[in-house]
Amino acid sequence: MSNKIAFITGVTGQDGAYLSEFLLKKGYTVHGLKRRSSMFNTDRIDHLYQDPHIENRNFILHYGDMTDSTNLIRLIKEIQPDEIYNLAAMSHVHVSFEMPEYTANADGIGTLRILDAVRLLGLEKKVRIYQASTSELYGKVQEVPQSETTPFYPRSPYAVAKMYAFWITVNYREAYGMYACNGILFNHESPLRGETFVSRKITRAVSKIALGLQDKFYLGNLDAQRDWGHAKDYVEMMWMILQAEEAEDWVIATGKTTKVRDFVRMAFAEIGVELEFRGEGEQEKAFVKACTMPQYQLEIGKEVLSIDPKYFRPTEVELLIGDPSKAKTKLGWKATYDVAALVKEMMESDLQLMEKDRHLNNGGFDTLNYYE
Ligand code: NDP
Ligand code: GDR
Repeated sequence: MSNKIAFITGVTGQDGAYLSEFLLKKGYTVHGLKRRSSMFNTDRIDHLYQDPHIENRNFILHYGDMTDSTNLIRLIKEIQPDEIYNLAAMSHVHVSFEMPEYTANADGIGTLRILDAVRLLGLEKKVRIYQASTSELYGKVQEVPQSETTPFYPRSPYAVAKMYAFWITVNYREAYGMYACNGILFNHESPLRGETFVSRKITRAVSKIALGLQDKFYLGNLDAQRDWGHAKDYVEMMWMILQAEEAEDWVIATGKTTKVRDFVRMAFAEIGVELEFRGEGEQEKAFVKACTMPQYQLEIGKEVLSIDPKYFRPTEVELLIGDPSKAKTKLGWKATYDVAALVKEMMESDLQLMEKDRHLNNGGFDTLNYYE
């Protein structure tokens, strides 16, 4: 068991939750940065919560924000971490077009704030830093599959901010000899994925349609292709990256790509529904062609999906497919989930959640079996 101390920014997010669990199991003491909000924002980590009155806690949360330098300096001074995982970010690509300046501040300058806090405190030789970099850096397709040597061409304010974060991490490594690494992670999802990312939006909507809570839903670009993995696999790699002998940058991906349209098909298949897609571009729609599971009786011919142009991005990343050969060879990286297993787990989880919703919608009086 390790007795190391980790500091995770973005601890309340999808990856923060899985990484906290992973590090706690390894014996780490985990400190997390959470934002002040008017409502609880700790749903994903509530099961790890420890009463502040007990002694020798190993999971401790601190208020703070990536836009607040003095807060970050004070916390790093207090915590004296061995490892920092910088996961905090305004992480929604489409939203970054609405909030470009904030995104640059939190995602770009925020990373500088962490690196410079470590330098100011004279901790360059003690702390190892993981920067949550992204396949969005590749943007407009230059080559496939994308590897550590593929040129970047970012296509959103989010990607541009993350590009600054990437290079400032490299620069601090080279200038000050810091152990600072970029994990260039391709899309990774899970039942804890934020509800507005396409994977979770799909599994939630399909579950609601299955249970009669919703008739249809709307998406944007169905032709976009993503290399989707499971967040559980990817947080383990964040840790492995910081255990490597040398600080380097790493691509983490499955090496397989799937169209958004096919993700939709796979999610409906989990409720026994085969779809037929008709029309093209903004006119494309999906209809129920066959329905084989008696518990989810959807009418044949029912329209379940349409396109809403508001979900198209001003500039899109059409194709992501990663080449994780370096991580495979040097770190022994192996994904345990493929996209089919991922969709299955997300659908099972959302069907359960939506059953609870249905139960509550019915005033708690219907005869459901979700307690069984
Ligand atoms: P989430 O959106 O689920 O989580 C983001 C976290 O950052 C949340 O804890 C959020 O807090 C926090 N946060 C946002 N803004 C600030 C701020 N100004 N100050 C402090 N905390 C802030 O993202 P993921 O867990 O999916 O991703 C983790 C990181 O990895 C992100 O940096 C993302 O950009 C990057 N990444 C993600 C990939 C993916 O496919 N998931 C792929 C590649 C990179 P709150 O809960 O209060 O909103
Ligand atoms: P992405 O994830 O932009 O790849 O960024 P997202 O799930 O938002 O989009 C994936 C693709 O699906 C298309 N799409 C839609 N997307 C959303 N959100 N909503 C829709 O209705 C919809 N319809 C089609 C998108 O156009 C896109 O092509 C994620 C984030 O986690 C980033 O933080 C991370 O850096 C990258 O993955 C790697």
